[in-house]
Amino acid sequence: NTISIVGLGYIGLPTAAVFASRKVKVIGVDVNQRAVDTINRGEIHIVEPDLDVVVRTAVKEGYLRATTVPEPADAFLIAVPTPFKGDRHDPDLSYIESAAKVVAPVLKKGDLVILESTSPVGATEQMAEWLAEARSDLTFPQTNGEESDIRIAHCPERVLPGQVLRELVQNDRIIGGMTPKCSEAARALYKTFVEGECVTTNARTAEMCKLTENSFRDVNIAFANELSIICDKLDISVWELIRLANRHPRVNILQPGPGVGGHCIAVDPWFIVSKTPEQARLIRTARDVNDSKPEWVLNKVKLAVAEYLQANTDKTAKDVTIACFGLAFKPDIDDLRESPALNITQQIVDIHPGPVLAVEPNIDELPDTLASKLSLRSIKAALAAADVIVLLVDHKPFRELLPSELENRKVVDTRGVWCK
Ligand code: SAJ
Repeated sequence: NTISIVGLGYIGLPTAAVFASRKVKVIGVDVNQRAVDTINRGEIHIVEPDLDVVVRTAVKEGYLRATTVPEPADAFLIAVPTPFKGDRHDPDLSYIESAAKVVAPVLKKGDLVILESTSPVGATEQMAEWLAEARSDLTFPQTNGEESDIRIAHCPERVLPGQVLRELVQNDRIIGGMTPKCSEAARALYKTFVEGECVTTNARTAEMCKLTENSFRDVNIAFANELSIICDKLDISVWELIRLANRHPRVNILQPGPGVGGHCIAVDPWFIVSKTPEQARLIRTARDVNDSKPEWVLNKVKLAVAEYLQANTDKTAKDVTIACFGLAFKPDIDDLRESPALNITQQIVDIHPGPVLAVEPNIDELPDTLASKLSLRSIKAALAAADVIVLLVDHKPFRELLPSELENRKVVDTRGVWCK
C-alpha cells in the first residue's frame, strides 16, 4: 500500500514521517518546492521536537519521498491549511479545493481520500463534490453510497504542537466516514500507527467534534481572561483566586494570559460562528474576549510607564526602557506565528518613544519585520537595562527568576509567573 499526504506542514509532515516509520511507502506532496527539496534531503522546514530524526531515517530508508506533483497511491490524506477570510471570518476552503483538483486525476477505483484539515461542517461533502466534478468516470459516496468507487472520510488531527509525534500515536482518533464502509477503510489505515482508540462517526459529526474541542478551550480561556480583568478592577489576585477556586472538586479554571495565539484555537471557533451566527453567541463572545486581551495588556503597560515617570520626575518617556519577556505564542516553544506576545511587543515598539528590548530564549534571531526596531537580549542584559518589564510568556527560564532580580522595576505580569 502506498499513501500520499498532500500538504507537508505542521500536521502533514509528522503524519507522513510516522506512517513511513511503520514501513509504509509514503509520497508527500506540497506546492512549496523548497519544502519538497528540504524533505528529500532528509531535513525538515518546520520546528517540532524529534521530527528531524524520524524524517531523516524515513527518507534514508526509502519510505518517504516528496514531490510537487501528485502520483497514484491507495490512500490520500489532505492536510492543507484552512484559514479564514474577511470580517465575518468565513472559512477559506481554497486550499482544500486545489488539493482535490490535483489529486482527482490520479485517483483510481478503490482509493481512499481523507480530509485531515480542520474544516467547517460540510467541508468533506464539498471536497467529495469537487472530486466528483473532476472525475465523472468514477463514483463517489454522496451519490453511490456504499457502492462508490472512492471512499471518503474526515479524520481531524488533534495533536499539540511540541508534542506532535507522541500525540499522533497515543491520542484517540475520531474517524468520520461519509458512509460506514468509508469509516472502516479509514480506521484500518490509521490503525497502522495509532495506539489510541479510533472511534467512528459520520463526517459532519467529526468536523464539528474538532471545532468543538478547540472552542471548548477558547471559551474556558476566555473565562480565565475575563476573571483576570474583573479581579484587576476589584483589587484581587486572579492567580490566587483561581488556585483557591480550583480546590473545588468540580471546578477547573484555566490560566489567564495576554490573549490566545496559535493557528487553531483562535481560528476554529469562527468556523462554528460563521455557519450559525445566531446560535453561537457564547462562542463568539469568547473569541471577542480573548481577542481584546492584548489591548488591555497594552493599557497596563502604558499605566506602568506613567507610574514609573511619576516616581522618577527627572525622566521622560524617552528615558524609559521596556523589556518584553517572551514572544512565542505559548511557553517553551519557538513558534511566533499568531502570537499575542509578539503582537503586544510590536504595538509597544510602535507607541513607546524609548528603547524596547525583547527576551526570547527559544530563538536566535528576530523576524525581519522587527529586527530594525527591537533588540533581542539575554535575560541578564534585559534585567540590567529595564525600567518596565512585561512578562508575556511563561517560558521555563523566566519562571526560574528570583523576585529579588526584579526589584525596583515596574512589572506587568500577564501570566502570573512573578506576581502570584
Ligand atoms: N492559553 C492560555 N491559557 C491556558 C491555556 C492556553 O492563555 O490556560 C493560550 C496559550 O498561551 C496559547 C493558546 O492559548 O496562546 C493556545 O494554546 P494551547 O496550548 O491551548 O493549544 P494549541 O493551539 O497549541 O493546540 C490546540 C490543541 N487543542 C486543544 O487542546 C483542545 C491541540 O490538541 C489541537 O490539535 C490544536 O489546537 C489544533 O491543531 O487544532
